[in-house]
Amino acid sequence: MNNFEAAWLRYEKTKESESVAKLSGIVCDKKLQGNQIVQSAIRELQEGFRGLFGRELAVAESCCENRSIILSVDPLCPAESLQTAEVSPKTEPIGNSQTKKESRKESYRLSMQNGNVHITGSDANGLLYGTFSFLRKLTLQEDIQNLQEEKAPVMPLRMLNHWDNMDGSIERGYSGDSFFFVKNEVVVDERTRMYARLAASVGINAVVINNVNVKEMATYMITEKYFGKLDDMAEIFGEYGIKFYMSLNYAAPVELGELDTADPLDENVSNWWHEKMHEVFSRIQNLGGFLIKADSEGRPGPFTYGRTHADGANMLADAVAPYGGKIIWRCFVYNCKQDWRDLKTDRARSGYDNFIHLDGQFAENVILQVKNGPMDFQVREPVHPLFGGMTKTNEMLEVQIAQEYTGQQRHVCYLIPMFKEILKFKTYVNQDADTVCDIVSGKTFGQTNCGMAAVANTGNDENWTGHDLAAANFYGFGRLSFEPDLSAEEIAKEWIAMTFGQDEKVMQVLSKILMNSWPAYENYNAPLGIGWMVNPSYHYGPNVDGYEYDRWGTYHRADHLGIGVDRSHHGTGYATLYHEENAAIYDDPAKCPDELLLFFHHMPYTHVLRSGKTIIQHIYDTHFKGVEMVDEMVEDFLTLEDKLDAKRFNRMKERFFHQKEHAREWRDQINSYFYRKTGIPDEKGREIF
Ligand code: GCV
Repeated sequence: MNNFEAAWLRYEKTKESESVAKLSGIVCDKKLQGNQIVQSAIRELQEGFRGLFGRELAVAESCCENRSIILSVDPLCPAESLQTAEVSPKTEPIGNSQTKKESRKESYRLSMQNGNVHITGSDANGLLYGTFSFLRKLTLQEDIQNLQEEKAPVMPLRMLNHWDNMDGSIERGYSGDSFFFVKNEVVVDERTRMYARLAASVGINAVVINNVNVKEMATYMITEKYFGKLDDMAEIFGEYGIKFYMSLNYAAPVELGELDTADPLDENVSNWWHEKMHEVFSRIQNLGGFLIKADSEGRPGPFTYGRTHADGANMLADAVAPYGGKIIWRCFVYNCKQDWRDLKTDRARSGYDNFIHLDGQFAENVILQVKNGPMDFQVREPVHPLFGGMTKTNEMLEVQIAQEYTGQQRHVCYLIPMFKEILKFKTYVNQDADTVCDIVSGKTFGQTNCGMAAVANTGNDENWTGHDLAAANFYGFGRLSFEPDLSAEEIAKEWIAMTFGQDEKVMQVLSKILMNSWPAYENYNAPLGIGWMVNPSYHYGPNVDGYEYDRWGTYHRADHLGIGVDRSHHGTGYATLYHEENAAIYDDPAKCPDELLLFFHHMPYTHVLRSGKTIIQHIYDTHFKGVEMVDEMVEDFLTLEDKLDAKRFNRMKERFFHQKEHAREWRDQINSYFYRKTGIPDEKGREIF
């Protein structure tokens, strides 16, 4: 018996339509059958038919009388319309401009011809994604009689970043321990394959298996001790079209005791990495490259040697280039030893200030990975100004589906609506094709080394994600990065149907809960974009001053008259880092959107928001409202008792009851704090302590 569930790949028994019932087997030519990814597609079809319809599909090399599912690869398969738009004429393409050719990668076409289902991929990955799409349609009981679908993934890289440590713990892990590592050993088992299936089924094509904080034994992942097992794991990923990545310790040459410097401009260092990469890439076949956190939160980096991040990244990029490797370099670089009395230093500026002057200096196989906002995955932040700030550098968007600051997978918080807002944000870097989505999909500047990464939310819990509803974020992240035009609600509904079946009531209740969950969480959390009112270090639960007198650059600056950080041109100037159109809005409290007002400005509690409410009344109202929303969610959820299996119902019920209590704790602590600070009572006379 496996100790894991099948999440959205349950393939539970369902009705077979007439056209599906006629499909008796799979046809796939011999050469293609030799491809491991195609073998995965075949196995998946067989597994799907076994579960959904209780029957076996045989595999043949050529067509016979019977109707079949015909698998093929045709590099020209996607229609012209599916290719990435031409490079915008107003902007210079980054690197070589092979956009048109490259953009066909990983695409698929589904069609029904003479009763046969054709699944055609532009390559093996495309074929696998087409297979999963077809199986999704069968699971959702869609009519396939006129099957016709063509899709090309919008983001070239669709990546998960695991923060798993070699000792088996997971940094910011809320669903058990690692299934990649136990007690400093690499684990490869049936769960590895199930994970790869889940990831590939939503279009993930790259996975970083270990924490960006590479310490102790993790530094040894690039040594003989681990190559065998890592290669085994990478091979399984490869069978599902997923490139294998690892996080790297920038100071590995020193920490492995082989050199006394990691200076990127030292020839010995460069030679060491060249030799090391030769060794690693020859031992781990399906290796895509490395993710690096340097000069950040105590991790080593080029600053130690007076060098820039371009020096550091390019030195590594050169070493991996012969193997087609990529270096993904994080921009989460800031001073984490700030004095809270220092009003000038602004953590929000730091990513921008550390990187903007390096624009154009990075090698073609370097991608800068930028968090969605300038701080750190708060419930509400503005979009990071490096998007649209840089015009000559490959960029990738980093989001976090591990809900570090959004309820830690004990509260439900469906994050896809937030990610949609981020992707749609207009940067004004040029006249058209200037949204974050355009930039990280390669549309704006014509590059292919770009995409989206999410800090993963899985662990060895039976259901993978702790809260059953947190799996919607895993599913949703993959689907969104493949197809950003899907609405958050469409994705939610698809996930619900795949996971819980097609019952109308279940669909209506769970989709309403998911769609209300981020707004509810934002309501009872820190107000108006200010963030951070959490217990230090583990980041769970309210603590308004938890980070106020600390070293992390995370302040709300509340006194008895007002609250917020002045990031306007009078203050830290952060608001001016955006292109003029956005800067003009953020810099002016009268134009700044309410939900970000305290992020950008220090305002009196009596200031009237665009909503017509004062800030203090807004704080009270939203906190009462947030709890009401949770109460409604819980009430609605309880009506599903006879619709869901007891195991999953009880698991969720326990978390919902906790959320109900905990949302009250948030409400009461925040409201009481501000009532005590300001002495201004709630207009509606509700209970505040
Ligand atoms: C992996 C935040 C988290 C850290 C995390 C860091 C990062 O600070 O709290 O746990 O470290 O972000 O993204 O590197």
